[in-house]
Amino acid sequence: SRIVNVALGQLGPVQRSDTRERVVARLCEMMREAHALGAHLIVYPELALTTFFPRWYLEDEAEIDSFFEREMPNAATQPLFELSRQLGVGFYLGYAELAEEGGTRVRYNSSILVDRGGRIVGKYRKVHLPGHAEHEPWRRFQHLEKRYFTPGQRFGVTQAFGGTIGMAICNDRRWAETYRVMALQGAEMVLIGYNTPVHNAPAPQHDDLSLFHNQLSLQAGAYQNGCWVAGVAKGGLEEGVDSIGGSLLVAPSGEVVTRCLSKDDEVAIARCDLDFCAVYKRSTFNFDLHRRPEAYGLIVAR
Ligand code: ING
Repeated sequence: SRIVNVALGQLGPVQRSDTRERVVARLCEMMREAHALGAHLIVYPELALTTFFPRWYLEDEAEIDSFFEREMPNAATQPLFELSRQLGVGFYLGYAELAEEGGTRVRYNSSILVDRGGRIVGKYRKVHLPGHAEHEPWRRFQHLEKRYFTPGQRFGVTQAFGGTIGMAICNDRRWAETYRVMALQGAEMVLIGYNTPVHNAPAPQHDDLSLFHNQLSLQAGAYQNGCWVAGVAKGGLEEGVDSIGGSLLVAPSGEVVTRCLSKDDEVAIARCDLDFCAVYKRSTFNFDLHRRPEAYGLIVAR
């Protein structure tokens, strides 16, 4: 058996005035608690270092850039990397990345996987950017991810924690393709952070189902690909916008094995045996035996 003790590191709200240093202190506090519980890895949310700024229509480039990290680690996040190395606890962290590509600046909604030695071993850039690109004043609040970020181009996997680990971010978890592309690369555990407002402006009738749709998406992804899935929220009332909590960890069976109960900073932990994936990948979801790619062409059609 290849056991990974995985902790959910759910964040409560991060207000605009909360500094990165203050947030990192909260993340460190949860890492210490997770370590005390025997964790090897702690999973943090999407855009964990700042408030969810895509809720605002911002025009000043410098103001937009103020929410982004130019390098990782950096002064604000170094304490988290230090603690990771010191305690032997790896982590998954979402943040806004300002990259330089051939002399031009590109903004991504990114995440990194850090091993138990505090070393970055994987990096991902969010593929499915939800929301809209132009100011839509009819909304109670904006969701301008298509304005502020460039989409990532691929779902990769990383050999870490004794197995094959996949990375995804927020809206990615609602799309079946996300999990399948990584499962086809052997993913045994997929790590996902999210910021999900309760109110979905284009379809307010779904608001009461926001926690259900979160859990449904994570359970489906896990079961249909024979892999573990961790989904971790930044929730609660942020700058007047209420977001769901509902962080949970799903086994390859589709069963929820642990969850957070609050909408605040909260640690939950589970013992994940990566070998448990095999019984699903070898039978029901034996891709080589049962998949019919010749029938799936439309999936990659535009
Ligand atoms: N947030 C939301 C998410 O996919 C959303 C956006 C909410 C889409 C509700 C559809 C319905 O969880 C992010 N950051 O992707």
